[in-house]
Amino acid sequence: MVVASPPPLARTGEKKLLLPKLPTVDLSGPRADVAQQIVKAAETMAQESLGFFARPDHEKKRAGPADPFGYGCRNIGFNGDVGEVEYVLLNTHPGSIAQRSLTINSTDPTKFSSAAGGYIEAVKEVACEILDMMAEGLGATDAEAFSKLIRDVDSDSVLRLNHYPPFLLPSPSSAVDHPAAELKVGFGAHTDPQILTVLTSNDVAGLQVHVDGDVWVSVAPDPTAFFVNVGDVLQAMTNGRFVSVKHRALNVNAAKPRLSMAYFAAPPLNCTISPLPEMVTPSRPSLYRAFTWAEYKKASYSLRLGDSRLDLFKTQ
Ligand code: AKG
Repeated sequence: MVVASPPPLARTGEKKLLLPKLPTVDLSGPRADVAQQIVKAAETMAQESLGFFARPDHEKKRAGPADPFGYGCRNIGFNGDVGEVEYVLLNTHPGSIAQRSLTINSTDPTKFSSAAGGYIEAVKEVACEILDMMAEGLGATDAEAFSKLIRDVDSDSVLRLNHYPPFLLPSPSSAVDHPAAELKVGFGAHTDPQILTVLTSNDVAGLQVHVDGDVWVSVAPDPTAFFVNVGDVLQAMTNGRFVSVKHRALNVNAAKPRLSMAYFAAPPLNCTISPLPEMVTPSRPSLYRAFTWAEYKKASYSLRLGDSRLDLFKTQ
């Protein structure tokens, strides 16, 4: 129930390329009941999100502008990035969710806040479980080296609900087969600054990851799966062992909107980020200088979506 795999062949113009298969991890097994609860929480959150995005513009705007939290449309961030997307960015603290719900669903704010609260708790557990497996796999002395930052009461994790309108095709042919140049960018190429992203979507395609050879691999949409990607902070903490993956979302469907929900697991603002001691050896010295999450966030806000922020913190 974690990572959806793309089809092995993708088109770039007329050329067909053999692409790497994205790794898939099945987390359900004997805990199928927990998996069911997570899926239920995701479905409830998705329904609430679709309900909000279906509202007239003037009502949605009451939940904005996204500065950074709230409703945003087309403008992403503060430095001129735009895309064919509307979104809601939420601080995950219960008090903040309750406050924001008053403008997102003014007729029944509790319905929205309980859907968001339930989903955030469920997806946080998924993130922590994956992070603990990563720490174990890396041989970290502290098995909770990553997850304890997410579980911290002051964790700065956020949830973004993205809604991509259907792409208007110039001719009524299959959207999926359209050359990339004709597709609209929903969310431009970027890496996520936080520790880990856990994303789910409806059954509409659009997400792509960038792999070696300057190729974009499409991720097959699967509402019962999570797409998990490493963020910049995890790259820094693992001294580059895990790489923050560049990805983007395109509007590829002519009939149905894409809905995605991305939980960005982040440390507290005052947390100092530096490579785990086990990740640094004489032959692999520290690639990044220590920084606080607040410092990193500030740098992110000053850059464009596609800029490489980690480069600012390299030791050489
Ligand atoms: C983001 O919200 O940062 C994304 O990359 C969203 C991608 C998607 O909608 O699949």
